[in-house]
Amino acid sequence: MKLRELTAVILTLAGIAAVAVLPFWYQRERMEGPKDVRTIQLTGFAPNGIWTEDSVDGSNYWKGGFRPSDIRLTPGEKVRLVLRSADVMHRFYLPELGIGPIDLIPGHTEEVLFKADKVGTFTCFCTAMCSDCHFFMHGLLSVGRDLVDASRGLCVLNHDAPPPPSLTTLPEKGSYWFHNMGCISCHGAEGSGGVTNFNYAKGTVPALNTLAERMFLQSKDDVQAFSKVLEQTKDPSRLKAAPGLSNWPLVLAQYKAVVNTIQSGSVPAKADPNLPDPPLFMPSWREKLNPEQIKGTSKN
Ligand SMILES: [Cu+2]
Repeated sequence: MKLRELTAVILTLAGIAAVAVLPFWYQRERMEGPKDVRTIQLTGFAPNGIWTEDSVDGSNYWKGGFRPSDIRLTPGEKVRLVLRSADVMHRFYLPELGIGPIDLIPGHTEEVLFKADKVGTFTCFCTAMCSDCHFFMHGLLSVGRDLVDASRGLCVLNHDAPPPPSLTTLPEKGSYWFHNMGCISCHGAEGSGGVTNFNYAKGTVPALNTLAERMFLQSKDDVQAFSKVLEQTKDPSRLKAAPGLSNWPLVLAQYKAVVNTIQSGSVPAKADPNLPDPPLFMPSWREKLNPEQIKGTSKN
């Protein structure tokens, strides 16, 4: 083979190799980004209501097992956030760092560049009603802080599963629905509250473990008497008096307010009227719970 022919063959092969490799190189460079910027890829995953840094694609989507994100940044770190959805439309919102809301349409990626110059632990929300696990989608991101509890982000709901027959009392059934419908994601373990809601007048989602006091049920006897009323009456709101509850009109007024909030939902008041709406709100449960479940008179 003459030198000219050999050169032509080598150039042709080099060209073919470049065409084959360049797209992968370009893709890698694009995903990794500039060297002094840390790239974090975050994917919304509806079945567990999480933001995850794990790689989710068609080969592992159904297998699941993805870990909720646990993003820890050092103060001053430059970050390139690459956002995407693994399934349905999510909306990413990290209000305390001024990021979003950003629509994440499946098949598209969105990028945000920011500098982590604010120290603290911040919550990233999904603000598009994406699935039954939507309200679990509040991940944590910390800057200059060690403690991040990513475990609370996992959702394993099964709305249609009836409570096990071993649960017989009203509080047992209530606790079951509290977990199984996802109320726990906003109202906290044991109804202890404490979940941050950006720009909400009260700061965090209200606790429910003080609800009895707020309903004027001041002792254990009061609570038991009220439970009995719920168990034995189809519609407690029609009762003029209730055995064992001398302050029934007050209790009844509060009870009706609670039932109404569960039925119709409520929009949280803003702390600062000039800032966006709080991302978490109480949805109407009318379509998900039957009237007996809402009133606490359920035989389920
Ligand atoms: Cu969502």
